[in-house]
Amino acid sequence: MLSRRHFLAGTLAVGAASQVRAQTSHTAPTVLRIERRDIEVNGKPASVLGIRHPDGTFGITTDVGKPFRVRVENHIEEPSLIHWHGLTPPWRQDGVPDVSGPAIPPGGNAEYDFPLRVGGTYWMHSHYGFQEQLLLSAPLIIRDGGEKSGEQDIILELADFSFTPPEKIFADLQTRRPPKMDMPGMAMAAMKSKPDLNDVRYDAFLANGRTLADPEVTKVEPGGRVRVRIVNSSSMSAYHIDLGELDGTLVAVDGIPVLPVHGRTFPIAVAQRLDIELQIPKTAAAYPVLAVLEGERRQTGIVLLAGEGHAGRISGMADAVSPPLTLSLERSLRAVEPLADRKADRTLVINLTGAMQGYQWSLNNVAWNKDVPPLSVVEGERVELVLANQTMMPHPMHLHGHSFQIVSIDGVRFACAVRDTVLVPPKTTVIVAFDADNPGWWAFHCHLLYHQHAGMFATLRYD
Ligand SMILES: [Cu+2]
Repeated sequence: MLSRRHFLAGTLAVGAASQVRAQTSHTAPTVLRIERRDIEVNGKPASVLGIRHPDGTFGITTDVGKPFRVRVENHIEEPSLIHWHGLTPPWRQDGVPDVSGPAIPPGGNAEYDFPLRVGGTYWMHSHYGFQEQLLLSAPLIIRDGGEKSGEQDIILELADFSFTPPEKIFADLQTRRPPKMDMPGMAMAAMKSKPDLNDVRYDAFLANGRTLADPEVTKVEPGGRVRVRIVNSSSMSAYHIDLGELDGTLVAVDGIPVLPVHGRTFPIAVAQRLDIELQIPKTAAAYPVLAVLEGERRQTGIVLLAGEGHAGRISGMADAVSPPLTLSLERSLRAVEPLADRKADRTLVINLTGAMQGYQWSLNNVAWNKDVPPLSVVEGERVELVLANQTMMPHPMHLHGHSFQIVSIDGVRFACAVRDTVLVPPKTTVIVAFDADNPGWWAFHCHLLYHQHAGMFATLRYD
């Protein structure tokens, strides 16, 4: 059971707001409203969800050292709860229904108040039902003063969109039959080494809510420097960021600094973030920043417009089919501040299990339900999670409440990036290490929305 100390440290005031106010009530909280909203995609209207300030703006940009003092109001007809992805709050404020606490009922609200100790590019999204697929998410940026002076900050939030309701998408995935195969086809399938990608056929890919038919155009200074904070809010889709003729420098992954890596293309899995610094040429021109869907030609993106002129038309299709994401960049990443060198006190093997047939997804062959016991660790331990993907699909695995370091890929030890979401490609084993320094009850799951719902979800608990 949880000790009273931990409960008090992590009080989330659903129906007990006065208790929190008594502790910290110097300034009014930032209000965020969960609302239904109408958007237009491919020229057709769609009703989606959103989390916005009362003035209609999205997202939070704040500063390290300030408290995260927020009131979330639920203005939709169903329960909801918002998870602060990548932050390490007291566990009661983590926003996972029935794990951290109850969902917010229609008309209700919840208050959050915890210190922001580190900066970076984070995001917020609903952890309730399929609401994330209905675009109930927004960027959450914590500036840490380390941004270079004069650097322009630009957010690029990626999302996949379907006119089909997510409940129907999920039901269709569960009942989808594998294609009928003759004998040579079956032999081919048995031999194939290509991963299964893109379970869901989306109607559009959005960058800051828009497609390339009418992209967001942001003015930048010719010769200036820009930091693009890329958030992959997609429910199921991974991309290759394509900077075109711009030279980029990757400086952080999942909000956490890495030694700089120069390049023009960078992979981003579901729920990951990339901070990329760009040097804008002195030549006045339109510079697209694109995201190409893995394994396909479909793309989305924004346009950086240096000087006068206009953006011109950008195709929604890349010139060539992009490859599946790999860990080749991941292997080369090095955290600016790695974990202290230390042997693991505890190693937990977590097999990523399941199959497309019947859409069965699980961890260690157990599909999540509320009776599944949590993984158990002890406060103060160095823990290693051995993530062994036994399936033919890539799974972006996310641990709540902690950052972890990638320390091994397919048996080779490294000290790679510190982050909160790691891609585990098919038939690949990745080991991540973290320090058990944030007691509570935490979610750990595949961040592909429909995999998570099928049961690729577990919890981790310690006092
Ligand atoms: Cu998965």
